[in-house]
Amino acid sequence: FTWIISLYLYFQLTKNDIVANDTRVQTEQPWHKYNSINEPSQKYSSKDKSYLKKGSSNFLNSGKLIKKLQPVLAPPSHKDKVEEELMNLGIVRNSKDQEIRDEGYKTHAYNVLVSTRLGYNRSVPDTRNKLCKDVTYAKGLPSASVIICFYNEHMPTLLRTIHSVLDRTPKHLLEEILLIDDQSDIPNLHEDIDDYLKKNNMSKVKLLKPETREGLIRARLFGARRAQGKVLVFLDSHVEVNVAWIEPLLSRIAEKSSTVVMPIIDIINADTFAYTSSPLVRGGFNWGLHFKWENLPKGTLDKNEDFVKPIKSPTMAGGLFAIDKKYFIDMGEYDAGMNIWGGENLEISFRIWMCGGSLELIPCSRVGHVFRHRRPYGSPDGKDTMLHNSLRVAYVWMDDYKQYFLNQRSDAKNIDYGDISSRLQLRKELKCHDFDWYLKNVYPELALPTDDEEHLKKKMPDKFQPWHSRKRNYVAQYQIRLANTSLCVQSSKDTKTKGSSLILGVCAKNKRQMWYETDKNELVLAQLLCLQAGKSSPILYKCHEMGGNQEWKHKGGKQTPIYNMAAGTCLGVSKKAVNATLTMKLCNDPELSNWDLVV
Ligand code: LR7
Ligand code: MN
Repeated sequence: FTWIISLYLYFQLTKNDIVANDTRVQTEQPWHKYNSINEPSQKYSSKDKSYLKKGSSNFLNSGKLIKKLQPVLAPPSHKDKVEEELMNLGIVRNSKDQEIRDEGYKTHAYNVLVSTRLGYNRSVPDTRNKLCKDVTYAKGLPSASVIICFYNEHMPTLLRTIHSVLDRTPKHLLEEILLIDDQSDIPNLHEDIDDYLKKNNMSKVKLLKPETREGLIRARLFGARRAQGKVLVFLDSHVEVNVAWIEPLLSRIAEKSSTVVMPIIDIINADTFAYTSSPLVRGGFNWGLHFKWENLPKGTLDKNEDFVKPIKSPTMAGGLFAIDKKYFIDMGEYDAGMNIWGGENLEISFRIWMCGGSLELIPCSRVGHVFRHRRPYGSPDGKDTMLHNSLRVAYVWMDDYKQYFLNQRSDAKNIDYGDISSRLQLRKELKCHDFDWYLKNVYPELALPTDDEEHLKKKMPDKFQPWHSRKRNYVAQYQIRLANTSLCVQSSKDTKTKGSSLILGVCAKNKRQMWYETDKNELVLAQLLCLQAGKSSPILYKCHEMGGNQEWKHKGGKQTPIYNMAAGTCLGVSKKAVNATLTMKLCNDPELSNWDLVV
């Protein structure tokens, strides 16, 4: 419980209780929603509720509720310590912290308070399958140029990306890191990075800057054309590579230069920076030409050794992959007519498969990526570059199948997608298969849209996703009573209205006050909606299962603060009175932010 002590240490610091937590949009990146965690050793995703006395050994799965909440004084595990440290790093101590945090969410869409406090060299859990540790790689692997493009990246996060590569890549395999500053306009960012690299003698890292803002596609081309290594490795600017991440990638390319390989992309939580393992899923797409993750075909992971073998993938997410440099050039690099963001991932995926190469996931290579809830930047002219770029994909690569995309995008009619003649020429020169071949041979699982389906999809998109029916695991049930009172936290409306605020009411055994805690530290009212830290006060919202603003920590029992991982602040109340509104406050006022969990 040292975190509780740390919380109290900050009590004296300030009395300021303004708190904000942006209302953030959920995007299409559905990692967290997969219920088919198919790795046998997912030791970092399960929750160990050691402070709870368990009613029966299998209560997590049986759905039964524990009757008693009693602290058990077991020594904290390594995982507990890591979690506790992250919790401490997120604490908002005063209004200055609050400002930094809010500004960070605006500019970067993640928690810069935590990221800054983490420093440049943290270790991350080794999320590889055990069998990966026994794999040995040939001597004389080709050397790599790691290309990292960035636009307005948060400097400590970028530096941690760079240090993770330097720390976890054998020297002889790393030719250089090319840092491409895509005309960031944060004052002094470029100079500060340059200074840092010079002061620390990081001569392997080359900071370059194109003359204009190019967008990530042309910025990568700019980097690739200057690279000296035999293999190009592309990374986003907010990642952390895991142990022995590069060897399996290089070794596969050394076997066959037309194989393009990707690490498994682990999750760095944008609110807490917790690093967790991702399940093995492959890349697909839908007819709106959005990339999506999907479960592997049945039979892909039958045997133990299947967890270390390359897995074929119809598409790539886009940001993290390795490719032989000569192959990259010979097969047409990227489409330089694409702007800023989007579409290049499907373009290069279709091209690889259709023109004689293959695209694979390498399970023993793992890289964590910060998954944000929204993209914090746009294009300079405000246009939808994803649509522009997707049209180029459709017209160059999809033959008659492009009609399915166009049917979905009535707004695509009058968009000028530029000159595609050189890309059509490339397709001819490379003697590529047609799109029908790709669908039949690489992605037979993709269904063609029917009118029926499209209609339904518009109405209720979620129902079509495999994760929709995940069973929640409840580990406790209680009322949340303000310490030394008989007032309990309840919904201001009923239990099912999204967006309802929370108030204090006289404690009574009714479902408006019945909180269910899940194994993901969510607090679910009447098993319906989740308690979510909002912009200064909490609200009830649909459970999104991404932790962060719906992840609450407490020590159980009586007189406990209830701390929110994303907000860095505690559940509190404006005054001790019936109907008083719940707020998010600094954790420095036991009178108004200590709670008894009443079973
Ligand atoms: O104008 C720009 N110039 C840049 O240099 C805009 C962006 N960038 C940089 C940016 O700083 C970052 O390092 O380009 C990189 C990617 O941009 P993000 O992080 O905003 O993109 P994303 O992670 O949301 O999007 C995914 O899809 C993109 C489609 O164009 C790219 O392919 C990203 O690389 C890709 N990221 C991943 O695949 C990581 C896994 C996420 C998933 C799914
Ligand atoms: Mn990214």
